[in-house]
Amino acid sequence: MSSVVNKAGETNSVEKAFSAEDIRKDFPILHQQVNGHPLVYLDNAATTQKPQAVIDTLTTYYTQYNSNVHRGAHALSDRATVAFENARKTVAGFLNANKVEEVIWTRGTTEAINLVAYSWARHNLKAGDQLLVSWLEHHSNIVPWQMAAEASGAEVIGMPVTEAGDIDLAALKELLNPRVKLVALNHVSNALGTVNPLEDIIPLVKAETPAVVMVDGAQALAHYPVDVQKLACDFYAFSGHKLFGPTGIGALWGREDLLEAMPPWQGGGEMIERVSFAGTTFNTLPFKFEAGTPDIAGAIAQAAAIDYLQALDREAVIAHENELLAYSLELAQGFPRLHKIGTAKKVAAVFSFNLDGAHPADVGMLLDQQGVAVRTGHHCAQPIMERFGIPGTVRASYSIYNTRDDVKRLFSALEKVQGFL
Ligand code: 7TS
Repeated sequence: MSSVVNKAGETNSVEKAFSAEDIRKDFPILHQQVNGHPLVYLDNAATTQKPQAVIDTLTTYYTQYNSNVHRGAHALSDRATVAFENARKTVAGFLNANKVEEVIWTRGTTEAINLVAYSWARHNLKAGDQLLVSWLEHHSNIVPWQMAAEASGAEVIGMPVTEAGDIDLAALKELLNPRVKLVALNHVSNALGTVNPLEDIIPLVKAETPAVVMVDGAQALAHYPVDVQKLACDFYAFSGHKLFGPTGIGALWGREDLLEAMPPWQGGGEMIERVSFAGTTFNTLPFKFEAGTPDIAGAIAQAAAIDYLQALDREAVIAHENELLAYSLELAQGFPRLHKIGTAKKVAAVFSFNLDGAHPADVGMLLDQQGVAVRTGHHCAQPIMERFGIPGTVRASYSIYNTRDDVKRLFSALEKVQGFL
């Protein structure tokens, strides 16, 4: 637990300075009854809720300056363009990108990874190359690589995971060789919450291979500050909706030299410099990868979401979420039928489990009837379910606005579930 020393010289825990109760007030959706009970929202890994500041930003955009960007023909368009490009700067600063042009707007993580798998992979891979993809991945960081491998004759190889749910570093070392051209892995696993030690893995990969490293950051940014330069990865993808922003927006950060060398992947407006039937030339970064009218409102509101998160004490956020996990483990001790799935060295705000003799979907339905929202199933991460020999899990995933009371509600609801089943 972190601590701070106040002016009187007393040491206080950061958790006292951080108030999830106060944060809850900023999220209107949380204050409702579901199935006759006050809502306990524990499905944050699927999508986070939105603070009023983000909702207001969307409303202001649509009520005051909705307009297309980069046309420069009138005042509203100028205002929208400035806000849209400022939002890109916010993302660049948030990730500590070297240059703002390294941030490409996408619809989310899935589209960001597909961009790399199409544009980078299809032009850099050849038969015999190897792609290492961890067993912990969401399908969106597996399937695009399988498609790229199919198109090029390269081979996708799974990076093994230990019984605890960590990437097996010894096994990974064995797999590293000069034929490995890409390593794809997440920062935080959505299914188990494992936090991958990128600061160890990336130097290891770089020392033994010429591979570029694609990091799926979908589950990391709402919990941990990320510095892409320090990580020394090559690509980092995220979804705005898991980061207190709207759906339909996200971004790819990529190293400038790699992005410069990559061809466009979708053709259309915005991404061109000049079009003629004699031949077309393409726009510069980042527009080269942004064909068509972007999600202008989404980008601007995403920046508002990042500003909201940045205004919080990030260390206190981590301490708070760790506390919720520790409390979950403590309460789980009273449930002999409950098995936590994944006991990795470092786990983010995910509590994935099964109850002996109960199907995860039934548990989820009975929790929902008591106002507790969790996700059940394979979480679009079937390989890791296969690794553990289970069809799925019940997953409670926590965020800044969850409280100890929410965790208590989850476990008292689980007690009833056990009684039913
Ligand atoms: N990568 C990870 C690690 C994810 O958790 C998700 C979504 C994605 C990629 C895809 O993100 P999208 O915004 O492009 O769809 N994960 C989940 C989940 O765990 N439950 O619902 C969606």
